[in-house]
Amino acid sequence: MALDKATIEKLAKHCEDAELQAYEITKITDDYPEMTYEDAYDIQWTARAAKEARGHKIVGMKMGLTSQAKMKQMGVPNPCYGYLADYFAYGDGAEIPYDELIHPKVEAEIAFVLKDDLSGPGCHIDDVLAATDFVMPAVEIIDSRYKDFKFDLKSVIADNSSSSRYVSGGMAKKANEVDLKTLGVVMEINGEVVQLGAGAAVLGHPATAIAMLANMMSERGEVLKAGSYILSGAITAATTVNKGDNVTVKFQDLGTLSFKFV
Ligand code: 0L1
Ligand code: MG
Repeated sequence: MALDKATIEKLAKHCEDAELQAYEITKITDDYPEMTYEDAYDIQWTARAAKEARGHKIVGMKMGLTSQAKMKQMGVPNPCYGYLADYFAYGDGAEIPYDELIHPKVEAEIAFVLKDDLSGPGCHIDDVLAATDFVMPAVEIIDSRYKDFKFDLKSVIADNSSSSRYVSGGMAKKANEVDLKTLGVVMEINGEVVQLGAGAAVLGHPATAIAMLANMMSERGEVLKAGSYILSGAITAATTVNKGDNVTVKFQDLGTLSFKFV
């Protein structure tokens, strides 16, 4: 670790203030180039604890940067994770206030809901499938607090991996009732097809991302609890949205979800 506790707390507040008040900041490593990955996750976990202390519930987790294409696009070497707070959650048909966000983008994802705890190290795709209660369609709305969505991996981890809102809908199914690898997704914005994808875009199989999450969390002695809702990573490329946009995503065998930015 390179940063002391006071600096971790200051930076957690710095990132969380930008999230809550929807303004851009410069990436943390510009001012703290010595920051380590452990520091970055400490900042994320400190902001998370601050939300819980104010009465928010942490309802789940997300995996980010789970495709080779996205890692390359963003110039980062590995996936990352973040947490989902209760006020991030929306349902099918939602109207999402755009002005609470900075420069949001949308990504089609598969959400996993666990019926059993899942822990690493050594967590494997089969452990994930056995511990999953059901899977369902989701759209993650990412909103990096960094200017122009420009960051490095440590800075993005400190910023809760750009987590901001998510929408769930469509049909919930048992993980063995759908082929998550070949599952096709079509995203439309204002009636125009903007993205296509298949589940294998997520590390070859979305459950692989959940196993990786359990293994990464075990490095901090943390476990994915039964009941957790987990976004497994983007099937489609992150797509910029504007105020007034209608977003509809069709998931093969899992139905459709729609929402609007107002
Ligand atoms: O894949 C994602 O959910 C995004 C993770 C953070 C990087 C970004 O903001 O693009
Ligand atoms: Mg995502």
